[in-house]
Amino acid sequence: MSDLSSFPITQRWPAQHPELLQLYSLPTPNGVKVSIMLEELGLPYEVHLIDIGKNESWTPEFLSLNPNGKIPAIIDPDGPDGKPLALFESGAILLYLAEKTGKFLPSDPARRYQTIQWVFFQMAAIGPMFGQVGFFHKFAGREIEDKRPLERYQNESKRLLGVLETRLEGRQWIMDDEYTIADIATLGWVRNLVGFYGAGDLVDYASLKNVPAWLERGLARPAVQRGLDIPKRP
Ligand SMILES: N[C@@H](CCC(=O)N[C@@H](CS)C(=O)NCC(=O)O)C(=O)O
Repeated sequence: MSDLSSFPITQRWPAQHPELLQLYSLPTPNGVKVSIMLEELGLPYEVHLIDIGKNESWTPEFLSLNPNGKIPAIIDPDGPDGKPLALFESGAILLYLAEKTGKFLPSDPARRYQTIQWVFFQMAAIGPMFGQVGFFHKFAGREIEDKRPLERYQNESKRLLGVLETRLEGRQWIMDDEYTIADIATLGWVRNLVGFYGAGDLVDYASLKNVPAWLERGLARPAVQRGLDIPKRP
């Protein structure tokens, strides 16, 4: 029987099934990367809703798991050497799950690194830039009169979409015919930019061909649809 009682987060969010992987998340573009991955893998897991709107990710219990105060985070009771492993940062979690299961990460060394490269591209560029567009276009930053910050992130996001558009030319997925953690990392962000953030016009999404087709292919996957809604918001 797994014992996760040494993880303080379990005091506030108790594990009903400590033998299962524990996911602490909310269906945001970063959160859904992990729920989509777990759904794609068919791994059993227990999910805990962390309400970032109520600052729950800044509670001492959550910070004990992720000192950076952000979802998603996991505890895998069956980590390396059979010992529990706690992890934060969605890119690291995707890599860990891919290596643990041998899925969604090519085994060929060159293709493996290329996949990781595109995951880093999402983590370092797509996520932070699209997130800033969200802030300055949809959330509190809308009120700021000086539009230069919005323009800066808007232009950069448009440019990044262009990089993705070029990469997807003649390809089904970011890594050709292989659906990988690079797609899983990126789909939710593009969907959010043109959906929830309502920034499609700002980044001239209508002028793209490959990215919308790729997004549609991704959203047609049942595991993606399920993962986008896990955990259910209250
Ligand atoms: N680089 C991190 C970013 C995580 C992140 O920014 N999470 C957001 C939700 S999408 C969050 O928890 N925000 C809560 C807050 O900052 O208060 C990752 O990919 O895991």
